[in-house]
Amino acid sequence: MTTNINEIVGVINKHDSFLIASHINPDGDAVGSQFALKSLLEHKKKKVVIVNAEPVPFTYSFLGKWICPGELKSKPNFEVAIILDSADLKRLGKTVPPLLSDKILINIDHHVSNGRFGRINWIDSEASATGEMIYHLYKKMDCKISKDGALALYVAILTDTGLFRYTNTDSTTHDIASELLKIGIEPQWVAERIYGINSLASMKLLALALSTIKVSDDGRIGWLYVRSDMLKKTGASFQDTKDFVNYVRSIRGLEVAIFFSETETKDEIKLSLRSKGKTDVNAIARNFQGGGHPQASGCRIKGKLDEVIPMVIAGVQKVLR
Ligand SMILES: [Mn+2]
Repeated sequence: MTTNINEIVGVINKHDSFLIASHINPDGDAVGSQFALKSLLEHKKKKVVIVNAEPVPFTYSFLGKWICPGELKSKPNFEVAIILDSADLKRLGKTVPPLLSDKILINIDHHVSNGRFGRINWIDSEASATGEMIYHLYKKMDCKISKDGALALYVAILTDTGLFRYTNTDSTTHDIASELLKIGIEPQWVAERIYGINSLASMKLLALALSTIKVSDDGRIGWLYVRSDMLKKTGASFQDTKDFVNYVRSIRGLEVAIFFSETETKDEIKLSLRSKGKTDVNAIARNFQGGGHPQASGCRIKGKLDEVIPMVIAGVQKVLR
């Protein structure tokens, strides 16, 4: 790990122009780690462009804007591509990977499922967030953290630790947060901006989704789902469902929580899995070419909702036995 961060510092020092990208359905860590890295590279007088398949979600729009491939007039000119928080290149969507061919690829990520697709791979599954790794890169490169950089780092760590609640939270996480607060981050403002604002449409969708909650007979597995017609009926978007799995997760006695959702892709169901106990949901997601972390993972499965749900629940029941 240490070798790889040194190699990355070497590549950054040697080159002048960079493209940063991350995964589709961008979360706080994807957005925050990208803007934090952009600040760091710009501080080092590098040319930087962030390109992603989808625009910055409204929730994180206060961090800035990036470019979508559709807005590019020509192929961006750069020497090094740095991919953040993405276990494989498929996670970037369809439009970004074609821009990266024949470039130096650096892969920085904390997912245990990472496929090591880069020329240099710095994977630290102990890091609470990819943003935490970018923080360490700031330190390694002896770079002062600007207020913008601090805000981006704080958003990455706050969201990927579920507001400092998940098992990836430790004293390092809090030490870093403390340093960022000293730079001028106001935790109350950030938490309110990210978690305290919901659209009416998303609340209506939540109500529909909550009405689908089911729990297995032994009380160990709980799940809920969203169908496309619920999105249509409420005017909510897929982005609005990102925290739905946590409502099931909070049910007393539960060990595994699953959120099923129909997608834009017909005949494909998206799953978010959460574990509260010892069950490794990353191992479950891997059976379906997905992955993530032992306690939080995702995957996509071909099929219809009413076929996929019983199939997955039966599979998880086997794992729990
Ligand atoms: Mn992450």
